Amino acid sequence: QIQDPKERYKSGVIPYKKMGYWEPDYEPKDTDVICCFRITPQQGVDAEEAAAAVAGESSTATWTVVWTDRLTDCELYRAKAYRVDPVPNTGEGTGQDAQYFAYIAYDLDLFEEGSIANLTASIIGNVFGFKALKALRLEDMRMPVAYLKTFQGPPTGIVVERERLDKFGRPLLGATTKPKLGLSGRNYGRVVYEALKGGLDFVKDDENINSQPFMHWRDRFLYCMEAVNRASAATGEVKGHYLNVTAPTMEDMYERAEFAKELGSPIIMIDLIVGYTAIQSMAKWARKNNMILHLHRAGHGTYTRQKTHGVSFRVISKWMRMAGVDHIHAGTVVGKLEGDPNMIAGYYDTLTKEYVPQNLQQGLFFDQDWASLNKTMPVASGGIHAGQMHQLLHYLGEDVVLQFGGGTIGHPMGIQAGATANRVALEAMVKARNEGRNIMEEGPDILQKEAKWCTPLKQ
Ligand code: CAP
Ligand code: MG
Repeated sequence: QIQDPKERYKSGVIPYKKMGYWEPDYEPKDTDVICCFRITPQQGVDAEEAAAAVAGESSTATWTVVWTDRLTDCELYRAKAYRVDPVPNTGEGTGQDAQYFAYIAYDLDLFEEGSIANLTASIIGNVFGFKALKALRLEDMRMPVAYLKTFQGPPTGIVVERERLDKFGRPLLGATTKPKLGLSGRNYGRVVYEALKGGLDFVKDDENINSQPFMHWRDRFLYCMEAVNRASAATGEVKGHYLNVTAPTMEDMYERAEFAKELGSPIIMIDLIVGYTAIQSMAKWARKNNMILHLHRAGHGTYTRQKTHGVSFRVISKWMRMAGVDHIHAGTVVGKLEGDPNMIAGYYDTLTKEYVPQNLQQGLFFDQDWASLNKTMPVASGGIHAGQMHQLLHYLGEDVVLQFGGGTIGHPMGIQAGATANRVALEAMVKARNEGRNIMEEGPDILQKEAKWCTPLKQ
């Protein structure tokens, strides 16, 4: 139970003080950008002072007072740390360093319109190396509507993507081509064809496939699009392959994207490691060219995984919806990678809802109005397979791409059979759910029953 800090001052639990960047009386404006940081001060460092230091360094201040402060409207441009709450079950007697949630408000004029690069240069620019802090984690951000309106968001969005694909009322199915590296273009294309023909909607390049000696990018694009076209013709369905256009320079990325368009691909892919400006550039390109933009979150674990230091993935999700990606890998609840169902629900809501209310259990610290920005489709992958279909549908809902790499290409009867097993399992589970059945309880039975007539699923 966290008391309102203003009450704590009044009751004398903590002494009232106001210093440069610590303003406990401040009422954030509707137009402020607000951050919630988890701070772990060094022994002996006061929590409010640490919060004030973060507010200072991420807005106007440096380590000392400077004469030129007097030449500007410091009161306005200074970020305001206005609330610090102790994190329950940390600090004295728990064997853990004391942690605090520090809330900091930033005036809108501190940021350039529509620029993730500019936003992040302030918010995560210098502060993460502060000596006064043992650790620092950006847990969440409230983006004001006025600021969101300066971003264009996802070029396509979930609604239009479904219309283009002509697929409704169920998760989409995908697979990452495996092995990740080493196949020649022709063999690679064969995997794509088999998986699409067997029932998947999409196949995908892996995060680290660009243009290596065993397969140059043009070859990959040509063989993959041949596979897409053949599979579409054979099944009568719209199919796609996320062509990874990640490359050493922007010029190369544009060249690859143009070629994908020329070949009629509905979708291209980039990796998070290309950087925020490159992502925004590709979003702009995708918008102009009616292309779906898939983002693989390669590299995120280096800063999202630790619970006390780094940037929460829910913040990355917000930045990416603003930057404008149509798909983003957002984790799973089962499989080979870490995933807490509550946190994952928070990420998925952040990506797919118009309005997301505060929900502390899901790590959502603020109400978030998305100002009609398009929605981003979450992608689940990492060691998942058809046998988990009930759990996947239950936890992740229908607006998601379920991606089974090993879970398609590792099927004992072959790639097409792997794809068929996934499609049959999915359709059976969606039907059961629509009939109001409890799929978490009955899921395994539903799969068993379906497997009686579907040998690939039985396998
Ligand atoms: C999955 C995958 C994906 C990760 C990404 C891999 O393969 O291709 O890159 O799942 O993780 O390389 O591991 P499998 P996330 O389907 O064969 O496991 O979605 O969490 O970003
Ligand atoms: Mg991968």
